[in-house]
Amino acid sequence: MMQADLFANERRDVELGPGAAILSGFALDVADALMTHVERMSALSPFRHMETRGGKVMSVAMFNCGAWGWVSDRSGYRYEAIDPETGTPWPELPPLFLDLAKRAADILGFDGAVPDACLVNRYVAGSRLSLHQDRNERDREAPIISVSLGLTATFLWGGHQRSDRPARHRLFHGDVVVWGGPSRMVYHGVDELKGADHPVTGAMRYNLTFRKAR
Ligand code: MD6
Ligand code: FE
Repeated sequence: MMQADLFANERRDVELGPGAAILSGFALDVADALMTHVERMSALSPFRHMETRGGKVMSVAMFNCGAWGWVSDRSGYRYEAIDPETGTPWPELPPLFLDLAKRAADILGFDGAVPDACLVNRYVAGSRLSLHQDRNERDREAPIISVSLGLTATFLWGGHQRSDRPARHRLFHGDVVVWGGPSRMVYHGVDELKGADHPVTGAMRYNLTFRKAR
């Protein structure tokens, strides 16, 4: 266990189910560059805490890049081409992001999947994401590709019903999770983040979630 923490490259990939896996350290070599893009883009489209349909403020702060951005407010969850906060299109999807997402999807056999949306999430101590399905995408053939940066989080991997008790998997800086095919609609979430200090991201965890929205 100690070794697993010290040698991130030597952690093994984890098969979560059919069409779903954790690719351990897959994004490590581009992690610094990804973070540079996140910082640059967040100056164009700021991190904000969206409201749920029920009126609760989400503990995770978000913005999007790409043609389509996931938004949530009192009228519900959906994809929008214009950032409601700035009134302008979301920042462009950096080629590095697209390339990483495609390479990860390829490994699971989802070749030809081209994401058109990337949700950037920022977690601090206490932030969490309760069990949910990603179901606002028109295209459900394409997988979800999720990149973890910074503080270690506990990923909750459930089943096809909300009541299915989730497995718990640690997600480290540079890990990539892909879920598609028969696992595309699996319930998932992120347990409450514990406070710590990460050499690259400080007190935060960032997550890039790629989807094909349209
Ligand atoms: C994660 N995020 O942060 C996984 N889904 O590791 C998600 O599953 C997610 O952050 C839908 C909307 C926002 C998210
Ligand atoms: Fe999700």
